[in-house]
Amino acid sequence: MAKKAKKKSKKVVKAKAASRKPAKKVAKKATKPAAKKAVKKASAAKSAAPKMSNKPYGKDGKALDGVKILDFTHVQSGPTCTQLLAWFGADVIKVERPGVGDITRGQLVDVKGADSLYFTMLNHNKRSITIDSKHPQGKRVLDELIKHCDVLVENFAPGALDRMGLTWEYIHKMNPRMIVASVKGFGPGPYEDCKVYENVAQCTGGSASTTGFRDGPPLVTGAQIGDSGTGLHLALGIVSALYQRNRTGRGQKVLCAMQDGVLNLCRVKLRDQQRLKAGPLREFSQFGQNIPFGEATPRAGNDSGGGQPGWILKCKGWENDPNAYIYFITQAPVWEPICDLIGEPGWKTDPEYATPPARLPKLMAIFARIEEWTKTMTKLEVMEACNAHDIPVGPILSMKEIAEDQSLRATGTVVEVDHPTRGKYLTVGNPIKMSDSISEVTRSPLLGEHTDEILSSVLKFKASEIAEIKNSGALTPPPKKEKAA
Ligand code: CAO
Repeated sequence: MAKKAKKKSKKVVKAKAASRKPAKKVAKKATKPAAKKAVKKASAAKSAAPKMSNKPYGKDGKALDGVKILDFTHVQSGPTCTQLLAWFGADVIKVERPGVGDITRGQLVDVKGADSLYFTMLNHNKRSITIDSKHPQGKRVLDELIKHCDVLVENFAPGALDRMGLTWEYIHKMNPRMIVASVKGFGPGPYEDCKVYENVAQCTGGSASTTGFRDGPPLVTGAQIGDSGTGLHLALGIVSALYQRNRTGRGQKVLCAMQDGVLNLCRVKLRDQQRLKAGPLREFSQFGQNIPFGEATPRAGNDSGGGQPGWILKCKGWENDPNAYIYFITQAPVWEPICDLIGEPGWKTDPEYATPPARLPKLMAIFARIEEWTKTMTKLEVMEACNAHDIPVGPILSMKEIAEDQSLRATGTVVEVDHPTRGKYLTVGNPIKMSDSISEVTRSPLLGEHTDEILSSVLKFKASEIAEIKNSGALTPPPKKEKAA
């Protein structure tokens, strides 16, 4: 390594010296050798590239095979990230507190004595080891894991990792190639020390203030954009850091703040904030209702976030079924077939309706007319009728309908998994499909299920060392204190 670094610095000096020479001379001298060098470089790159696999697609391992993850995550944001990496083939070793484990194992329990769905659905394809990270022998095992792994992922409260003694400096000294990836609630700034859960992030990242109806309170959304959204962001950061490490040989810190992740998903709302300076937001239905805009992007109700007006409309059965609704978009290019379908062919040419600007002030009345039509059919019948004319619509699918949808089962987006203590359950599989890295979903680990396997086969501790570590109490819950008589 040191020799290589020396050679490199010599080259840099040479290049700098050359740049001081008059441009013409340098160009003349450099043309031929430079061209030769480029050819050499290209052929070197070609020979450095792995030979193309001749195995069938999907049969030559997985994208992240060989990547080892020390998974120090809990609850939802971090586990979402490491579960994705596991689906892409990484060996994810989840470190959990002895006796307790990830707190979600025991939250929202539906089968007594079994890990909750909250836990199982976020921790597939992982191995579990129990370690008391504050015990000296626990620290010894963690040190070995740090040396062994490529990435440490954590989403503890700010400062918790440092309090365990696992500072960036400590980790980096022990394993300079390690990538340390963290989810925190906020980035550096006034709130950096705060603990944060999903809805805190939705509220501080701009989602809640722009969700809900204008005349109602801010709303949080069911999509876990703070937790799962940030986990997704972190996974991309980790994969990018691994890619960069191929070139630099060193690890780096990757930080995703939940506030930042939510804001990234609310990008269009910050767009609208700036558009307010240029006048009212004409695609919002409040514009058509002559309701003045305030200083900030308002809540949009069911208005579409893009330039195409949309709204949620009732369908047949709405009186009894809370999900008998459809999202209807009056996209300009399909305005004519919409008019024909709903029985208003005159609107195609009537100047009051024929153009998008003419329609904007009376959107709610237009949607009321379309709803008269959608109410005559079920949401799926409306979808069929509209799709025949390329009119985009979105039936409101309930979780029951999604769970029963056979096409989602066929693609592995909804998967049935068997679990030794809770039996069969449904989960969401890998939503990212790759043709040469096929994901299989395997059940989540029981607490500490792989402790022995990891100590012996992965970290190669001798039997006597394993006995010493075990006897120290570093891998088991502390004995219960006897009650005073
Ligand atoms: N051995 C010993 N101690 C362990 C341990 C182990 N294996 N695993 C965790 N601990 C300890 C931590 O070191 C910490 O101790 P200190 O407070 O003494 O440093 C303690 O357990 C609690 O950790 P925590 O503060 O992270 O957990 P919490 O339940 O109090 O807070 C949360 C949870 C999510 C609010 C907080 O972790 C957080 O803000 N994380 C970052 C943001 C985030 O990811 N939020 C989304 C969570 S999903 O909704």
